[in-house]
Amino acid sequence: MAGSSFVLPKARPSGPPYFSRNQVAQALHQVAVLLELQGANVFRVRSYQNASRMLGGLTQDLGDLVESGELFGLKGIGKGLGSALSQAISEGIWPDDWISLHNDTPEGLIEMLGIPGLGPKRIKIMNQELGVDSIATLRQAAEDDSIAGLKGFGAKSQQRMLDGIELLARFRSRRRLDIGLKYGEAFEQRISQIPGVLKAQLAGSARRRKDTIGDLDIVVAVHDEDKEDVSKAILNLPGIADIKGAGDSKISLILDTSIFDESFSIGHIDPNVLDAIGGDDYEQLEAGGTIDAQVRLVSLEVFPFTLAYFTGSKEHNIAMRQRAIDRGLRLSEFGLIPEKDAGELKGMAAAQFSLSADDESEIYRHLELDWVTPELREDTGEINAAEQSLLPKLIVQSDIKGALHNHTTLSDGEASLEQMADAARKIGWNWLGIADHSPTLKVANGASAEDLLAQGELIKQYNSEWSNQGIDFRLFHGVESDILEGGKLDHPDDVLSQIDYTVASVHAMNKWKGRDEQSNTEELMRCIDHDATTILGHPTGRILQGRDGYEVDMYAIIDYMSDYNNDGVLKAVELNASPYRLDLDWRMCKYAKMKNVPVIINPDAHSIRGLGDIAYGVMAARKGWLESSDVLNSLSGLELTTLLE
Ligand code: DGT
Ligand code: CA
Ligand code: ZN
Repeated sequence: MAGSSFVLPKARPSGPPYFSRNQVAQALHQVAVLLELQGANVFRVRSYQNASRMLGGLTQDLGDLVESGELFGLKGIGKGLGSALSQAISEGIWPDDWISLHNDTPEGLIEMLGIPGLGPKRIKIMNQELGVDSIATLRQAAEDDSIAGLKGFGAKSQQRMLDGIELLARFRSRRRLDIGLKYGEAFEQRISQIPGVLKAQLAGSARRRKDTIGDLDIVVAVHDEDKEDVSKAILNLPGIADIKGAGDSKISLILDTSIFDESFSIGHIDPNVLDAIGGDDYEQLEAGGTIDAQVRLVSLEVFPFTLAYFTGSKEHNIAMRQRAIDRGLRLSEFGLIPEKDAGELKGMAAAQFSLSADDESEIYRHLELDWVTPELREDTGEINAAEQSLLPKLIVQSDIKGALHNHTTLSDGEASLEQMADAARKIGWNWLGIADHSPTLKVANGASAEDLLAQGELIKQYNSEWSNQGIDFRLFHGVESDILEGGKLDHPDDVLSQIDYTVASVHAMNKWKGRDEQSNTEELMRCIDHDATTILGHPTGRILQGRDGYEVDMYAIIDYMSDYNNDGVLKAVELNASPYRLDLDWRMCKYAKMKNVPVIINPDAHSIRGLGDIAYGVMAARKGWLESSDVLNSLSGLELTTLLE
C-alpha cells in the first residue's frame, strides 16, 4: 500500500540520536493535531505546532543540541517539552502521554485526517454532531446530505470531502511511475552505498516500468556474514517512516519524502492535469506521501534468481516456471533446481542443487530462451519471441531525434520558441516541433490564427538562419487543435494548410466523458478524416491516478488510421510522454505497430524541463514492444520534412 502514515516515527535501531530532526518535527505535528482532535486548549495545540515548525526549520544536528543543552534555549521549547525531547532523542522513547494520545484516539478519526483538506477541527465537529467516526461513516453522512446542514459547512465543503475521500483512496493504492521511480532510485542508491552491499537492484513493477506502482521491491546481494550489519544499516537510512517487519532476509518498510536529498518538489503541472488529480491538495498529498518497500537480502549466487523472481510479473513467472517444469527443473526465487536432486527438499535447502547463473541471462539460457528485458515480462508473447530469437530490438532514448507536441509562451508554455529550440539542441535533438494550443482552449491561452501564422514566420526565419550557418537543426510548425463538434478542427483550412502538421486533441473532457463509446469513436474518425490531421494527441484523455479516459474503441481507431497509412497518407498516434498521461497506453502500442500506424512519442512539454518527460514515453514505448523504426521520433529532420510535405 502507498499513502500517508500517521504513526509516531519508529526509533532507529542504533543511536543516539534515535530520531532525526524530521521525525521529531513530524511527531510534534501529530501531537498538535491529535490534541486539537480532542478539543484541547488552543494555546497548547499551538505550542506543539510552533515547536514542530521551529525544529523542522533548524539546520543543526539534534543530537548535538541535546548534548550541549542548547535545545532548552530554543524559542518555544519549555522545560517540559525540552526534557521530553531530550529523552526521546537520547533513548529512543517517545513520552508516555504522546503514546497514549495516539493509542486513545479512535483509529477512524486518524484515518479521516488523511483526507486532503480536512482538518481536526471539522472532524471533531462532525464526530460530535453526527457521530461520524471513520471514512466510511463520513462518506455515508455526506451522501445522505447531512453534512451540508452543519453550521459552517455547506454543500460545497460536503462535496469537497467526497472528492477528498476518492482522491485519498486512489493515491493510497498505487503511485505513478515517475514518483515510484524517484523513491525507488533514491532508495537503491542509498542501499548501494552501505558497506558490505555487493549489489542492490530495484525489481518489481518499477523495474518493469509499469505506468503505476503498488510497492517497491529491492533485491540486495550480501555475504552471509554481513547480512546482519547491512540489515541494520538499511533500517538506519533516512527516509524510513516506519518498519513493518524486519527478519533475517526480508525487510518491509514505509518510505517517506525525507529519503530525498533535496526537498521534494513535483515541478510544473499543466493546470488541466492538476485539476484532475486533486488540485492543490495533490501537491500536499505528494509532499506528505509514502510508499511501501520490500527488501530481500540474499547471497551473490542466489541474487539473479531472486532478482528475476521479484521482477515478475507474476504471469511471466508462472509461464517461466511451467517451462522449467517441462524440463524437469524447479524454478524459484532461490534457484533453478533439477527435480531429481531436490526431491522432498524445499526453499534454500533445495537451492544447494541449483544450476548456477551469474546473471539473469543465464537463467533464461538454461531454459533455452534469449534474455527478456524487464519491460516485456508481462506474458504477452515475450516467451515465445525469446524462444525463437524474435524479441524486438527496443527503442532507446538515444534513438530520439525530436518530438512534435510542445508548447511555448504563445499559448500556455513557460519558455519562448527560442528557449525551447535551444533546449532541444542542447539535449542533442536534430529537430523540434511546436504545437501550441488553438483558440477554443481559452484556459490554455489558445493562440489566434494571426498569432499562429506569425509564429510560423519566425520559425521560417530561424530555420533559414540555421541552414545558412550550416547548423543541422530545424523547427517544425504545428498546432494542437481542439477537436470540436462533429470532429472539426479549430482553424479554417486555409490556416491549417500553411503549417506543417496538426495534433488533434480532445480537451472538452466533460462532454466526451458524458457520451457513449460509439459516438466518441465516430467523432474521432471524422477528425482523422480531416486532411490536416496528422497526429491524434493523447488519444484517450486519461490522467493516471486522476481520471479515466473517455470511452472510445481504440482498436477501431487504430484500424481506421491504419487504412490511411496503407494508402500512403500519414496518420500517426501520439504516445503522450507526460508521466501523468502515458496515453496511448503501452498495451495498445503493439497493436499500432502491428497495424502499421506510426507512433510519435511527445513530451507535451510546457517548459524546458518538460522535454525531459520524453524518458517516460520511451519507457512506455519499450513496454509496448516498439522499435526505433516504429516511431516518427527516430527520423532525421530531413526525413521528417519530406514526410510532412
Ligand atoms: P505492484 O507492486 O502491484 O506494482 O506489482 P509487482 O509486480 O511489483 O508485484 P508485487 O510487488 O506484488 O510482487 C513483486 C513480484 O514478485 C511480482 O512481480 C512477481 C513476484 N510474485 C509475487 N507474488 C507472486 C506469486 O504468487 N507467484 C509468482 N509466481 N510470483 C509472485
Ligand atoms: Ca511491487
Ligand atoms: Zn493537449
